[in-house]
Amino acid sequence: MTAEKSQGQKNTPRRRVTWFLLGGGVLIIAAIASGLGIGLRHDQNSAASVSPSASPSSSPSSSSPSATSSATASASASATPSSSPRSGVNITSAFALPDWKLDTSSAYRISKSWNSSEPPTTREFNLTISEVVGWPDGYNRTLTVINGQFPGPLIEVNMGDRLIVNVQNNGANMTTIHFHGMYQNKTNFMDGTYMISQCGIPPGGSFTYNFTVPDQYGTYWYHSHYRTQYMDGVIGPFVIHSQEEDDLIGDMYDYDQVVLVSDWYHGIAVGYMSEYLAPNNENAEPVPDNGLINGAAYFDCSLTPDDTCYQQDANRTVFAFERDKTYRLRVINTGAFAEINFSVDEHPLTLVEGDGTLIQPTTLHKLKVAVAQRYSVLVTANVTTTDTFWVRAELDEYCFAAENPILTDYSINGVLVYTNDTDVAAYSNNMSAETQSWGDVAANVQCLDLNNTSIEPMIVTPAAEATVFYRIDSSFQIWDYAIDLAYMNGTTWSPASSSILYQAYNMLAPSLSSTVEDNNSTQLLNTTGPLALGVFGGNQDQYIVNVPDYEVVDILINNLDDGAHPFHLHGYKFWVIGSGYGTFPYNDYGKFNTTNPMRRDTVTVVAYGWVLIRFVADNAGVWPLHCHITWHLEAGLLMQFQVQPKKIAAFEPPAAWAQLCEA
Ligand SMILES: [Cu+2]
Repeated sequence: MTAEKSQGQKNTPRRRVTWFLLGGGVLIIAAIASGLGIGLRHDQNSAASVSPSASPSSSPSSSSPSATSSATASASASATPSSSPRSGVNITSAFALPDWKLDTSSAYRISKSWNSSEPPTTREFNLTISEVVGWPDGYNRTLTVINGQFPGPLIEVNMGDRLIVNVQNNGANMTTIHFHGMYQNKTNFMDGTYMISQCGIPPGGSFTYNFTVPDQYGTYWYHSHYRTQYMDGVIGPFVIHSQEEDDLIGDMYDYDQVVLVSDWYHGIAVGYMSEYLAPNNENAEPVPDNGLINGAAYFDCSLTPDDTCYQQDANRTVFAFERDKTYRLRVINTGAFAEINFSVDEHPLTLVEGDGTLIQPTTLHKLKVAVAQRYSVLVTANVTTTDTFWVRAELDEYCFAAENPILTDYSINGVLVYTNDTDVAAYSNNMSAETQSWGDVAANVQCLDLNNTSIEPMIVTPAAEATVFYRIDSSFQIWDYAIDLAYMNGTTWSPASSSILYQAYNMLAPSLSSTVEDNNSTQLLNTTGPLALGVFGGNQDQYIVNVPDYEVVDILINNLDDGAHPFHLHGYKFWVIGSGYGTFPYNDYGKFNTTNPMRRDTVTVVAYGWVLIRFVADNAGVWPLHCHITWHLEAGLLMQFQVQPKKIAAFEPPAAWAQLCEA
């Protein structure tokens, strides 16, 4: 199914034209390069004069090639390999990276000399969105990228800092940028959700995100929140440092490294939607064609009849580790659908962080990471039998509704090599390992989270007593003659014609007393209580539950579907109070262990199961609760909480924010 779709997409005019131009270039270069005994694309890159160790310049963007910070020297250090050397290891690329490829071996290495205790400062980054042709696994396709490169640049700040992120949209579609997991207290309008917290940034337009991170730290990520766009490449890691975190776990590791894992599709994401939502499709999501580790992976080009796949470009990511040192790997699932089991052959993982919550160290062999979740694990390079190991991102095929004939190996592999002084390529198409996957863990037998009850936050925080309880039933409804959609309490989301927050703000801000009677959206102010249906302006596409005052909110999500759903709540971390299969045990409500439950921002509700989460509604704004599987979100699996609307009236959004909706 997916292979056919890829072929179908190949025939769209843009792809054909793009490929014709690229193919012609490759042929000419091939003629020049023949006899040199080196790969086609390598030579193409040499011709483009791309230095492997420097930050490559990005062709489509006039701004800086990677995230740039004007704040401090340490802020820009992460983008400059030479300023954060890994002692004893000299990493060079055996071949030049293509322009569009971010060299994650340097760009995703976090300096241990980062100063987390310096006074709060302002850090400014430029993100330019554009489209390029790239080949993360050797298969050429159009990517939507940041600063001309994929994956997106690492953004690092300290807790307490102010972030200024200038987004310039040079792409063909709308965009918005969401910083996943940020509380955005008093800055709900900077949350970056298309037609919820803001209107889209149009092609050719720009918008500046400006917010602070006063009270959270750890591993996060940022991504486009416009429709399916992040699947095409608009993603990047976001790390918040803090003195508290350094004090608690900083001594446990020597090096710090971001590891993005994801599924991967060979076609542009939106191209799959019509077939996915077609009548009678039984919620059969498009099955990925591959997966990626830090934006690269192997793919067997002989599996596809398409002539847009180059075997020598199917490169695996290589991690060079210094023997006997301990590495913090910040594993982030930036994918769209597949749950991923992350592991390193013969190396136990010590879990220390999840979704920005520090965890009492616990050892495991395979780490289950649902879409949008993050975990930090410590890995010590102390195996003596060999020096080369597979790093695995195993796609959990249990979650797939079908097979994809070109996805022949669910284990997406990178290579971990112990080295002290050898030149090691950041990416390799011929480096491999002999090691075996951990055999004691049946990785792919269920789509569910790492057991939240086995995770104990390091900083004990008992859950508050709940004051309100909402039951949310999530389901898919399959029709013979209408498109299949996803429902939350009988409503299915699609983007409103204007930003919900913009509408709420305009309604509330001028005069609170005059708005209640005069408009068709009084539900925003008036709906209260469990199961209140706040249908915005009579529009069934917008299911908004109003939480008028400070409350401690319990949300029971019942999953009536045969698929698992990683639900994400914006603006908060919640306690995971309980979860299970079947129907919720109402008789046990009030008996759950609330002494120190896991706190996170994304949790999976299993097929035909339930999850009970609790959050303190102290953060005013309109906050979506949605499944992070892009297919399901686009099918409508999203609802919104409007918290403390009277405080929304006191927001001070910039004029540019309103202008996006008034264009
Ligand atoms: Cu879902």
